[in-house]
Amino acid sequence: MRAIFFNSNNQGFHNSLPLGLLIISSYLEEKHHIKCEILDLPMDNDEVKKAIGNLNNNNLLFVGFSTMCNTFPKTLYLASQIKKKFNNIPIVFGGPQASMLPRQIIEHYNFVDIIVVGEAENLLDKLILSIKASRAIESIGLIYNPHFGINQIKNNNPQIVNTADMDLLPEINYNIYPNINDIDEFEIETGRGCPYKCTYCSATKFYQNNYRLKSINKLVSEIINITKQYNTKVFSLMHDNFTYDKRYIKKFCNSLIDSNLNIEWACSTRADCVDKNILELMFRAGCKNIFFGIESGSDYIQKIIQKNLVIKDAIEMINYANLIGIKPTVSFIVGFPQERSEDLIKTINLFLIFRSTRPRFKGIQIHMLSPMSKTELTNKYFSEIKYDGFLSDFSSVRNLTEWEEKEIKNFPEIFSSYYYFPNKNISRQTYILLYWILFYSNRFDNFFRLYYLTLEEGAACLLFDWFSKISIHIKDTSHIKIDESTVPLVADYLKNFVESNLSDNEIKFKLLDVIKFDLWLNYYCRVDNTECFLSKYNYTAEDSEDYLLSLKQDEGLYAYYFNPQNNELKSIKLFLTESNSNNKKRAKIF
Ligand code: B12
Ligand code: SF4
Repeated sequence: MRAIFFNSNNQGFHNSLPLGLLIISSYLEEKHHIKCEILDLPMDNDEVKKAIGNLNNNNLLFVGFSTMCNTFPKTLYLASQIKKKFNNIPIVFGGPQASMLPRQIIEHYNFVDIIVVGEAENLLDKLILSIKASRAIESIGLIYNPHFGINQIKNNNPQIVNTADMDLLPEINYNIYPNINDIDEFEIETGRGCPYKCTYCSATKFYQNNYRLKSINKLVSEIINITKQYNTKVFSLMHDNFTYDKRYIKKFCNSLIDSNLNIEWACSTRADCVDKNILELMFRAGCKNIFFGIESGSDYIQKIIQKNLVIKDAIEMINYANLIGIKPTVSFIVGFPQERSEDLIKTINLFLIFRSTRPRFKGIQIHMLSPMSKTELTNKYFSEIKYDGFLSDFSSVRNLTEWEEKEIKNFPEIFSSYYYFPNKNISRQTYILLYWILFYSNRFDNFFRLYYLTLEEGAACLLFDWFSKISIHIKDTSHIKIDESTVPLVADYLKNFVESNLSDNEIKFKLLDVIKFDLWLNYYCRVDNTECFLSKYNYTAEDSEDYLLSLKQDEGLYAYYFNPQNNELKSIKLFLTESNSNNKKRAKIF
């Protein structure tokens, strides 16, 4: 017997392990002797045709799909095409998106035979039994299409099923994942659920606030095994809120230190679930990166969305982590329906503070809020949500087909993440412009730093005012997209902003030059090696002159950079001289 699973990710996420599918496949292989295959989700119609052409239905028990909001239209399309070709093969959905709206999905999409709601481990035996018998077994969590050999959907009130003990979960056989050798940072599940109740969060619904961790022995022994088997020392410890239980974290860190494994690891947590001592201990135990969801820089919004971070305390912890050598990744969200101009300005301000901080953070993310299915926020504002075709990164699938767009428009409940919450204080155009500019701000890092250090507190306000002003005239936002090709357009908007808003000529010309320089850095890195963009970009004062020397430059261009030791802005004039052996022009300090 065989089963095929399609991941909810596309090829862009090859470096990320589909832990859910791996855990299910490992269990099915071991306990049910079902050979499992995990495939990438095709991203366009040609890829769908190819995937179906390659599909072999010999001994195929079912085709399973892991579902996520952003790839859900593509998942449905693929499933429909598989059903067309292999009518008798059951289609099984699971994962975060299908779990939120199982009934609606089954009702609208006849080709979906079964949806496994919530955590699947406890349901796998029943799933296999019922597929084999082609009949439903009365249980919570498995939702059947009436066409799947039964007369009615059995359970009218599905509960999300929890697996009680993390240590009892099936062992993962990572070799099932075809790209296992491409993984640089090995993901390990450390536990599940989060006790907080942020109103926009989908995970809190999925796990129903049931916070769990693997025992320290189990976790450390898994790390040791993976270190040996895959010869890796770099881990990502997956949990939405890894440090919530501080006693656990202390014990875990001490046991890593005692083990002398010398691994590097990253995790996610809230800024109020760490303190300085814990951060220091985590650093000593090998923690190199922490993802902190901050969402808003406004204490008012923090309360409204029930995130309840105290911004000044969050800044202190995040900066402290950075100072001691744990690189933070911080994440912001704009577009809350209750957001006022002053709240958005506070978020932009904090974003700019972090963007200007040295040493640089690992990442500063900005997201446009997406109404995720069945979250408290979406339930409350569902009647107001709108679709305008602008895709935030939460619906980050490009090139929607006609069929996909039609479905999105027809079923807002199922595809709510493609919609947005209108805001009566801030126009949609202003949001789109600001989000887009800040999304690509990593490409204009020197500009944003110089701009923020020059204007300080006034920087965010000026940016917001200008973009609200010009957005009135932008009726068509189709040229504004989260798409690499729009980076030069971001530069044009920034130049326009500087020219119209800064009167001091000296600083104005510097800022315009920095935009040009940043754009040029993008060009250089994109042409030569897109992958290495960030690492190349992260030059330091010590290596920056050498680094800049090795780059190709426009004649007579000034490059600016900050010396982190004294925070002084340095400028050097560069011009093109000769070609090196790779036929690349070199810049020389003038
Ligand atoms: C790791 C992670 C990622 C990784 C890898 C995802 C992956 N391949 O699994 C990366 C970084 C790539 C990622 C990216 C994104 N993510 Co993400 N991610 C997570 C995170 C933190 C953990 C997922 C995980 O590994 N869980 C552990 C495993 C064991 O659980 P699981 O995958 O849910 O699988 C279990 C069940 O769901 C079920 N199951 C899953 N699939 C299937 C299939 C079948 C057939 C069956 C029977 C059962 C089943 O069985 C498993 C065992 O119980 C979750 C948050 C969370 N706690 O769930 C968010 C989460 C899944 N991500 C989310 C989002 C929105 C995104 C992005 C869109 C974010 C963005 N702006 O870019 C992108 C989209 C990527 C893409 N699809 O193209 C949302 C999804 C919400 C939704 N309703 O769909 C979540 C829930 C975060 C949140 N708080 O809202 N993500
Ligand atoms: S703290 Fe994070 S994981 Fe927990 S509910 Fe809030 S957003 Fe979700």
